[in-house]
Amino acid sequence: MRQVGRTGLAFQAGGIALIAAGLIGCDEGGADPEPELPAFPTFWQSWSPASEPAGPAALGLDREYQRPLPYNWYNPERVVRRRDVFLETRDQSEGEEFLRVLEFAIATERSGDWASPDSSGWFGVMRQLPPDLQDLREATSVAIWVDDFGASRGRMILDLGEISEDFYVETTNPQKGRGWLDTEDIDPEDGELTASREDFGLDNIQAADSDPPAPGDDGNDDFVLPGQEPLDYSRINGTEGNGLLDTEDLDGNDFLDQDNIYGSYVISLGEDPVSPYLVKDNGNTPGGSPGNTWRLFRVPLDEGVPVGGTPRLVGAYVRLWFDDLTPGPGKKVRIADIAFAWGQGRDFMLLGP
Ligand SMILES: [Ca+2]
Ligand SMILES: [Ca+2]
Ligand SMILES: [Ca+2]
Ligand SMILES: [Ca+2]
Repeated sequence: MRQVGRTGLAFQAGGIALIAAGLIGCDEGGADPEPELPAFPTFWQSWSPASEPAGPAALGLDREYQRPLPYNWYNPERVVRRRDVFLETRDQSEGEEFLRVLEFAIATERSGDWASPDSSGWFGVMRQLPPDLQDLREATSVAIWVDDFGASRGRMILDLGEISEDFYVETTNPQKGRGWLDTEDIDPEDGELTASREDFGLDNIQAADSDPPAPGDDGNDDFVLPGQEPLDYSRINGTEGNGLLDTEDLDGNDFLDQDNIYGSYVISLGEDPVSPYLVKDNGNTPGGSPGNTWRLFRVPLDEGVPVGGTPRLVGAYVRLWFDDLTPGPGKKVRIADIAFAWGQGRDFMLLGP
């Protein structure tokens, strides 16, 4: 299967090093690391925006034709130490190491923003699972380390299976957007980025962001790395000028896959009642502290809520999204790790620290 687009690039700019470097390990005590297993980083550029979730409707989670909040995802630099998440880390210098986490923030609305009046309170990211996770039929559970900054509100949803690739749906061009395969790979169509002719964003129009936008340009797709403090991540997910071949064709089959046949793992982040999937709460664990709001949830894979049928867990896509978190702009939630387990204590890191 051809892999296109979002492979990990290394950026070094503005004093910020954003380096793709996965690590292997185990997510909680007991199991030894599995060093032969491949890495899968929490690198922000390895994720695409989420398509609109089709359900589970029975849980009030049908978000079709509902646009996400204006959000960003990125790796904040040097803010989370390994021992903040993995309390059992004994080696002091190892515990002091910074972890790379995937953080989500709601943008402050700006001129020409992609906020739309039909926004509902969701946002998320998705991708095709990497080659080493193409077959999840024998996996038993998925565990996620999450920090919601103590808000304890809303839901975190992990979808696994066939998931629509159609995430770029808002545009004024009638030949693009919802129902169309949008890609930068057009000149030539060869699976490679020809930066001078293609790195213009999914609108395929080269123009600096402006309000009103230049003809045909979305007016909000410029890529800008955060510069000096305070770091501004609000344009880090821009597709124009980011040096990547952006495309909706996440599996590289030259086709916009729009099927939704997946299992949904819905995890309440609220505390009344506490989720049955909560395994660890670092604010309420020996070695933790009340200000430590990292929590570990683990969900058996056979407890997925089916959407559109019974999913085949082969060649699956994964979508991680959030619904009904605290309103307003700012940092909302961050993820340190997502790991699948095969049998007893053999965890495979999907998202390495
Ligand atoms: Ca599209
Ligand atoms: Ca553009
Ligand atoms: Ca691009
Ligand atoms: Ca495709």
